[in-house]
Order: sequence, then structure tokens, then C-alpha cells
Amino acid sequence: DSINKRKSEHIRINLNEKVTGENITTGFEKFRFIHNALPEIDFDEIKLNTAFLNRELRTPFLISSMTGGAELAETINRNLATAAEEKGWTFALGSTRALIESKEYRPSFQVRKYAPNTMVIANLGAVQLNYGFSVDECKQIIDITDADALVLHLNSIQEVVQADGNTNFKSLLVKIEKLCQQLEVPVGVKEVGWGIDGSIAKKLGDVGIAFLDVAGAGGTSWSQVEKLRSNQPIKKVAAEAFTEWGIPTADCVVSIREEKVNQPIVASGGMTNGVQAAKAIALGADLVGFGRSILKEATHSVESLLEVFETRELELRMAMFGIGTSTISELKDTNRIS
Ligand code: FMN
Repeated sequence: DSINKRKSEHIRINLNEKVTGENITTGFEKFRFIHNALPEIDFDEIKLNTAFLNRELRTPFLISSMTGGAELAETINRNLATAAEEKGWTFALGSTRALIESKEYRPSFQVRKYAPNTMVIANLGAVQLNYGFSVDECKQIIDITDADALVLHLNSIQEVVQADGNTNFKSLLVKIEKLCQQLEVPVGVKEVGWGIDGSIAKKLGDVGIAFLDVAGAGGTSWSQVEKLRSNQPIKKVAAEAFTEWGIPTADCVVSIREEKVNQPIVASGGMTNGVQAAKAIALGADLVGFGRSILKEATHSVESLLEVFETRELELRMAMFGIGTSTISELKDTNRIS
């Protein structure tokens, strides 16, 4: 199960198979904006700029960690980075583990030349801190990618279904704390589609992580993806029992804000449009991340990505017009949601 073969299969399966969970949604459909018939603002003056990790960003949108370290990954990351640069989206790379373990696909992670002004976030499985990765390897990852931050993913259930997965998740919190203290760039933590609730967010916040990406349920299900890759009959059946697993993305955001965790939050997991994005921000998110919903365009071209990005931005602007808010900070403070 080499890393590059795994990455290629992840792309192929996510493009072609049914990888969503069942009987589970993002939860945003439970919330409705209260339409404001008299917005008294000029649509053309609506601004999407916002701040995140002490950076001024042109939009509150992020490309969720997807790939690197496989053949198609180079094209995908070049397209994503180019589109991110053009529209001012933040770009999270897929797991950079392959970067340290082999030199072969290194260029697929080196996107800075396409995205000189973009906030680029490198990615690594948190569990790798128990499997040979320490502060030094993380520093190398930042050097090689020239990333502005590192996000560690938590993916316990995925690792079990995956052949030869890394399943010792003991003592990760203290290792995350040490990394936060010693790495020169901000360290965040994300899930991969099962969500982070308020109590776990609080623990992570208390050890000094710089941001949280909830990566909640309602979108891509990684037990489904690994089920489709697995050739172990028992694991295939067991994975099937997890199609409903996870915390809906909207519930994660609400739960984290209720717990009074102060770190910035990325709402992601099953995000498909700008109205959901507006709801996420109104509920307390700072950025909104899109994963599989933009993968197909990422394999095609920069132009098709730009069309999707423009659509998401238009939807967000229209939602803001619909409730009469002209800035992201006003949207965060709105009470026109129930
Ligand atoms: N998450 C990671 O943290 N690291 C990865 O390397 C990674 N690889 C992914 C590859 C593909 C093809 C996709 C679709 C997702 C991957 N993810 C990875 C998970 C996404 O970042 C995201 O958390 C998850 O898919 C849920 O969001 P979505 O419903 O918008 O896809």
C-alpha cells in the first residue's frame, strides 16, 4: 500500500464512486436566515475580505486538504494553487507525509511559485507524531513547501479501515502541544469528515493550537472511501456500519462556540454552496472549506475552478444581501438566523 498508489486511488474513488455517508447531513438545513426585505445596502459594496491568523484575506474561503504525492496530484495542486492565487482563497495541501518519505513526487507539493501571495497550509496526520515524525520533520515540511501554517489531521476511523493504517493515537495531545511551541508557523488541527466537538476543541485550544478545522460529517465519508479501496472482507463489512458516523458540520461549529473556544474555526465537511457558507459564518466560523465538491474541476482546469469559486462568492454575497450585511464581520454578528 505505497503512499502514491493510495493517493491516486483516493482521487479516483472520490471522483467516481459514491463516497458520502448515509442518513447524515451537514446540519445547515436545520438553520434558516430570516430574509431582510429592506437591506438598505448596495449589493456592489458587499465585501468578502476577512482576517485569519493575522493575515488579511480577500475571501473567507479555503480549499480543503486533498492531495500531493501522486501523478495526477501535481496537476490538481497546480490548478488549485493558481485559482487560489487569482481569487484570494486559502489553499491547504494534502498530507505531506510523502514529501519526507520519498523525493519522487516532491514537486506536487511545491505550489508557492503558482501562489506567491496565497496563504498555503501544509498537512500531516497527527498520528504520524507517534510514527517517526517529530518537530524536525515538520520543520522540513514547512521549508520544502514554504507553507504559512501546518494543519494536523485526526482520522482515527480511517486509519483502522486502511490496510496497514497507523492506529496508535496515544499521547497525541502532548505531542501536539510540543509542536505548537516549537514550530515557527501556526499549527492547526482538523478532522477528515467526522467532526470536532466543543469538548475536544477545548482540549486542543488549551494546548495552544492556532486554529481548528471541524471537517464535520455530511460530506465525504472516509470509511466509505477506504471501504471501496479495501480488499479485506471483514473491514469492508465493518466500514459499512460507519456510514452514519460523525458530527454534522453545523453542530461542530455551534458546539465549539458554546464551549467558548476562542481559536478561529474553519467550517468544512460537505460544504457545497455559499448559502451554507454564510450560515457557517453566522454561526461562528471564520473560514469555510470545500473539499470533494471542487475536486473534479481541479482535475480539469484553472478556468473551471475559477467558475466554481466565482459561483461560491456570488452565493455568499447574495446571502449577505438577503440579510442586509455588507461585511463578513457584520455577518458574524447577525441575529437573522434561527
Ligand atoms: N484530509 C487531510 O487532512 N489530508 C489529506 O491528505 C486528505 N486527502 C484527501 C483527498 C481527497 C481526494 C479528498 C476528497 C479529501 C481528502 N481529505 C484529506 C479530507 C478533506 O480535507 C475533507 O476534510 C473531507 O473530505 C471532508 O470535506 P468534503 O466533504 O468537502 O470533501
